[in-house]
Amino acid sequence: MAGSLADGTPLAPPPGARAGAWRALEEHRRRIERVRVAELFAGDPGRFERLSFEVAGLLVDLSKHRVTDETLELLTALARAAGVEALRDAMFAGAPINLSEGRAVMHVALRNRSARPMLVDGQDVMPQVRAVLEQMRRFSDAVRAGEWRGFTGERVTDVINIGIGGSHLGPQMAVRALRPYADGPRVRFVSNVDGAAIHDALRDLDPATTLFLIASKTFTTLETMTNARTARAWLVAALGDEAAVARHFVALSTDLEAVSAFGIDPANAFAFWDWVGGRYSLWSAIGLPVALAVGFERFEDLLEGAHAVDEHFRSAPLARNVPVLMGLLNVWYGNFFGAETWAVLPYDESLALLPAYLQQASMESNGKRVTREGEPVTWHTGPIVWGQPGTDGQHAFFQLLHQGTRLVPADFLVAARPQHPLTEHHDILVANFLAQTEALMTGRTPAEARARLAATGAGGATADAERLERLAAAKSFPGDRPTTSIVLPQLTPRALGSLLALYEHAIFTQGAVWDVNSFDQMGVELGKELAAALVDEVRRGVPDEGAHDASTSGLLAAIGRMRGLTGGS
Ligand code: G6Q
Repeated sequence: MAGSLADGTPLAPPPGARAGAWRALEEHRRRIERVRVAELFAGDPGRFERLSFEVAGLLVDLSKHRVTDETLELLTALARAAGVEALRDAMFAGAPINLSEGRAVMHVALRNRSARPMLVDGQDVMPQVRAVLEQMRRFSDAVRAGEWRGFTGERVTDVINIGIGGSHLGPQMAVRALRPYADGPRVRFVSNVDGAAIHDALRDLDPATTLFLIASKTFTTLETMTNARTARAWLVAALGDEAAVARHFVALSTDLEAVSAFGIDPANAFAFWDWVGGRYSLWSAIGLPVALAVGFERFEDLLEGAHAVDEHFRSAPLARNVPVLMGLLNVWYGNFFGAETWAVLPYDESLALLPAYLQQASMESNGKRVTREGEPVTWHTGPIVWGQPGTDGQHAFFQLLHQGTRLVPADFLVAARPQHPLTEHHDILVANFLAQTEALMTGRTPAEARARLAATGAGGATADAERLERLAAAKSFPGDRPTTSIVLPQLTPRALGSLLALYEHAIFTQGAVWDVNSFDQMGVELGKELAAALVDEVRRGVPDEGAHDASTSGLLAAIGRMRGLTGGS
């Protein structure tokens, strides 16, 4: 295994039980790296049936990957050696698998629609989960029906969710995805501490008809608290009475004391718990904006869809466990083919925010460099996640996917049926979805390119053979660029829930194979600490003597001058 990590550590297989399976995969990779996927299809009429799976009504096609049956056997052997099943069972049993923070990881309890108890510290958490769901139902129903009134007696027309990271990306993505179902108040999201965000969001709103959801697990996050204070000042200034806050602010949080210290009536607080990780919290009270936008029943459908996939994940054998296989394929390319990124390409405008959501879900979970026991890894962990909707990407970065030098495994997603009446558009969209994965896999040899140039006469202008060769080289495609195709019958709340749970468990599987703790995010701490210390210096426009490196001090001083805080310009 050649190559090294960013810090120069030479790559080496994980020690212990994983090592044998890892080496077997390295050996296998050498044997199959020249095998063409198109040939695998040609020699195996059952390949599509065998390597495409139906889960919770979604079709997940893995047959265009650079895998044989043996590859999948070796990958599932790695999963077994890594203890994926044991870790999964520990998660469902409420064990504190988030070792660094000593916490259970129980977002699956939030969408547990069975009668099964879910235990954390020996206590069934389902009664409290159901109680908060019931509170969300009553509140969202009341707001949507116009029974919940603002301070001046008017009904709520606009909702602003103020939160960031895990308290923002999930609900924002889901509200966007389910826009065709939106029949409640308008819901907007403010996350960035950049004043432009809240300034723009408030500009055309009427305080008398605006409801703020302050979404923060800890209720201490700088951005969220800053935006929440600005929103409160805006409201109180307009309505002329502090008492208005009680009718216009609700909180979604685990810290009800901090909520009440902020001045929000605990009766207007929706609780969740420390066993819900921020990026896994869409299914908790953090999902309230979704319930307000599309109705509580549809929010429940989202939970149902996720639960169906949870049931599959906890019970299907590894070899047919779709999220496990999806996760293992990322391991396959990241650790055995040197792929550095993973592209998420929804052929669906409504899923425009899915890449950003999965960016957090994956990169915050698996962007780690020490094992669960705190040892530095000697293998690559989480990939760089990126993407945007098709067909736009085709006219931008797909060039590199087809003909670049890097291997970029990509997920393509599409809904069979659209949520709008423009079927002509949808036919074209689906055709492009199919064409791209086909082209990425099949490619076009220089000989085929030459023949096509001859047949179409396109090479006509290129009279001499040398130029024809050059053109054929430019117009050839290597192929064997791996893709997963995911087809949803339609982008319903239920299908969305299933899709997101599939990804959550695929990310879980990868973290288990890489032996990292997928449930903390210590990597965001250092920057936060330094920012807190810097605010005062920025205010003054002068760096503290000896506090920073010369670049940071120089930049700070220059910004101070540009802002007119200090002399010079
Ligand atoms: C997610 C992270 C992080 C978190 C935000 C917001 O898993 O923990 O993105 O969600 O930092 O935190 P609060 O909800 O506590 O404001």
